This record gives sequence, C-alpha cells and structure tokens, in this order.
Amino acid sequence: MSTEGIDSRTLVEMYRKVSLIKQNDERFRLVIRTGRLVMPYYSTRGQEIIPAAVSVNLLPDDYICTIYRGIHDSLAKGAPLKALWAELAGKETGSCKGKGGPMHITHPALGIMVTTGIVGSSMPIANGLALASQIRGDGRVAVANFGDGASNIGAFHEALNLASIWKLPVIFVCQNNRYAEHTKYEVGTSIDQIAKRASSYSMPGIHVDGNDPVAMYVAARDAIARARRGDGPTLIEAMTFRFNGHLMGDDNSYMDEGEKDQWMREDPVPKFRSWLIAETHASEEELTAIDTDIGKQIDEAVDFALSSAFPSAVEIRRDVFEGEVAA
Ligand SMILES: Cc1ncc(C[n+]2csc(CCOP(=O)(O)OP(=O)(O)O)c2C)c(N)n1
Ligand SMILES: [Mg+2]
Repeated sequence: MSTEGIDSRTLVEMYRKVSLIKQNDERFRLVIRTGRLVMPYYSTRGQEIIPAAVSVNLLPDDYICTIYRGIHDSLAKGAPLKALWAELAGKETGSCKGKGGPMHITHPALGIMVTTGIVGSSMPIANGLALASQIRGDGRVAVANFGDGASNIGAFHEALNLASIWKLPVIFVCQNNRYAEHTKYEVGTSIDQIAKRASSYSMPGIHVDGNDPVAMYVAARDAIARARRGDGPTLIEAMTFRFNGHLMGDDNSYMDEGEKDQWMREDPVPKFRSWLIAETHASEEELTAIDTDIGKQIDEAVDFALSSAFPSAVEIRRDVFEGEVAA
C-alpha cells in the first residue's frame, strides 16, 4: 500500500475509529450472548475500514444516513458511546431516550440523521438532506450508506437519478458485503459491479476495495470533494465482507465452504494495524494505548447503560404521540 499523501495523523485517527468499531462490536456480542441485552444485532465486524475512511474526510456538520447494520457508521461519525449503549438498552439516557433502539440510532447534532430498517431508504433521505444543504448553501454533504442488496430496490435508482439531475451533494456508499440476508450477490444482482450502475445516472461509479484503508480513503476523499464543489453525487461500491452473518444467531450454512474463513484470514483490522507499524506511521505502543483507552471507554459505557433507568410510562409516549399524555 502506498500512502497517497495521507499523513500519519489521519491514518492513526482512522485506526482509532477502526479499533473502536471492532472492540465495540465484540462487546455488543458478548453482552447479548450473556443475556444482559436483548436485541437483534447486525454485526459490522469486517466492515470497519469503510466508515473510518469516509468519516475522516467529513466535517462535523456533514450528514450521514445509515441502516440497521450501521453502528460502525454512527461510531465513526462520533456517536458518544454512553448514549449509544443506553439507546440500545432502551434506557432514558439513550440518544433517543431509549425510544429508538438499535434500529433507529440518530444523533442530529452530530450529523447522524437516521438509522433505518427499511432496505433502500437511506438514499432518498440523504437526497433530502443534500437538497436542504444545497438550498441553504451551507456546504454540507450527505452520505447514504446501504448494502449491495439495497441496490436492487427501486429507491436506489430513483435516488441516484434525482441526485444526478439536481447535482445534489450526496455520496452513495454501497457497502458490498457479498450477501443480502442469505442471498449471495450473484444470485440477486444482475450486474457484476454495482458501481457500473452509476453510468445510467451520469455520475462517477467507483469500485474499490473497502478493506484497503488507503484506497477507501482516496475514494471517499475524492467523492466528498466533488460533492462539496457542487459537481454532484458519486456512487462508491466498497467491497467487503461481514464476518458474523446477517444477524446474531446466523449459522452461515448458506455460504460456500471456506468462504468466510478466507475473508477472516484477511481481517482488515490487524492488517491495518501491522501496516501502520511497519510503515512507521505509529508505534506498537501507541496503537496499544489507543486500544486500551477504547476498551476502558466501552467498560464505562456498558456500566452506564445497564445501570440507567428505563423511561417512565409517561416519557415513553412523549415525542411519539401528539399532545400531552396522562400518567
Ligand atoms: C424494503 C425492505 N425489504 C426487505 C427487508 C428485509 N431485509 C432486511 S435486511 C435485508 C438484506 C439487505 O441486504 P444488503 O442491502 O446487502 O445489506 P446488508 O444486510 O448485507 O448490510 C432484507 C432483504 C427490509 N428490511 N426492507
Ligand atoms: Mg449485503
């Protein structure tokens, strides 16, 4: 890997996000397995590099929209750990006062605008945010994260068409993890690369190794710069793999023999870590200190979330139903 002019500070900042996403995912699965949290969980293990590379190129005010498999995107954009864990646990200290839960993480003050469980819906929402930014002239860009399966939904085509015609400052980031639920890419998608679909909508289509930190950084940087210049949208297809199946409990029996093991042997996180050290962007001690610090922050977030209270019967209906609700 060459560094394409990316400075060491930025690469280490990317690593911090990658380590946070990986460790946080591992802790979620542990806490769920031990019965302390009960929720559907769509692991992002294996897809860490993509949001880390995107988010270091974003400004705090920029928008992201993501999906049920999107905690990595929210963490990379800066979602505070305590409020995130409390939200997943349905507690009143959560970012949506416990009323959104794992499928609806939002944090508008940080530009984390929506987590949606409706496949394909992150894209039109990102268009709306980008249109608002264009009308206000405030220079913000919007990132729409979605999966490979979502590129077969009508909303993908409608959103790319409109974004192209209106030159919206939006970046469509397709995290192609090779499966949509239990359906293998080739079985459900009519084209060998989703990036090629961009040509139908007169925008650049970038097919990139989403597990390569430098290549992913360059793809994100260029697409974000293009959107910010007012030159319109880009479709990035970032190739990756989900290590833990569709959701927790998935037995992966629908996968080809050895496919998962092969991807896991190329785990992008330790690979990135070793590369940073070998290329002298960071020392082993520095990265270990980052990992340890993140581990402690997660410990605190888990304690905070599990010891927080559930919202009261009155609170649970506030912001959900119109008008005041009696106790
Ligand atoms: C409109 C809609 N159709 C179907 C579903 C059921 N569903 C949930 S996840 C999923 C697979 C989506 O796969 P992909 O877009 O590749 O994202 P990934 O889960 O791999 O990250 C489907 C079909 C849904 N949630 N919404
Ligand atoms: Mg997928």
